[in-house]
Amino acid sequence: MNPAPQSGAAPALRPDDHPATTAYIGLGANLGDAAAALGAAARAIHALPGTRVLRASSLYRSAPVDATGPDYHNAVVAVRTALAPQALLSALQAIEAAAGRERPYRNAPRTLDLDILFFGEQAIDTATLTVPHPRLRERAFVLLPLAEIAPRQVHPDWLAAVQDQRIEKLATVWCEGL
Ligand code: A4P
Ligand code: MG
Repeated sequence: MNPAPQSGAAPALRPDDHPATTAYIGLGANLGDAAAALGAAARAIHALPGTRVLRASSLYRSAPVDATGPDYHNAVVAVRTALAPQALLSALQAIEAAAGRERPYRNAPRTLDLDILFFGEQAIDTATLTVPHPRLRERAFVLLPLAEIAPRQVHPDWLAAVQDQRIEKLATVWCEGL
């Protein structure tokens, strides 16, 4: 039996809500203990209704792109989810809020950012959700971790185009417990 939906939480899932889909989520943070925030976020995603993390990339440190502030920590996870795209977005925004995410201005430093990169094969363009993520091809901090866990999602030309962006793969274990 499903628990009753709670205000602000992801809606409870009914088995026939949505067919399960493989989606890719980009994680980023450059305030506070970013590695810990990304690990906590991955575990929170794994605990969402009808959702499991299938694979997680390494942790990367990257220079801010189109932004200022400290270096970012970034990673990408593959999930299998029965949530619909908008429900997944709402759930990710709740996880961001729980991590203390504030939005003082565009591309401001953040405690946690969760972006839907791909949602199956779907192309979505609504006021609140654009998938595939419109800037993913321009960003090494998305493409390198994505290529690690889903090489077929990343064209070699895209990687070549971002090779000047500073990014480093870290040995840090960041999402133990999944
Ligand atoms: N939204 C639309 N499509 C999506 C999607 N596919 N996934 C809407 C998630 N959200 C999506 O997002 C603003 C609005 O985008 C949301 O309300 C949602 O309805 P936000 O998280 O409030 O703000 P944001 O993340 O600053 O915006 P955006 O446009 O996602 O920023 P970017 O382009 O992702 O850039 N440099 C490094 N090295 N590493 C980073 O992680 N991140 C950014 C953010 C800039 N530079 C960076 C990094
Ligand atoms: Mg975002």
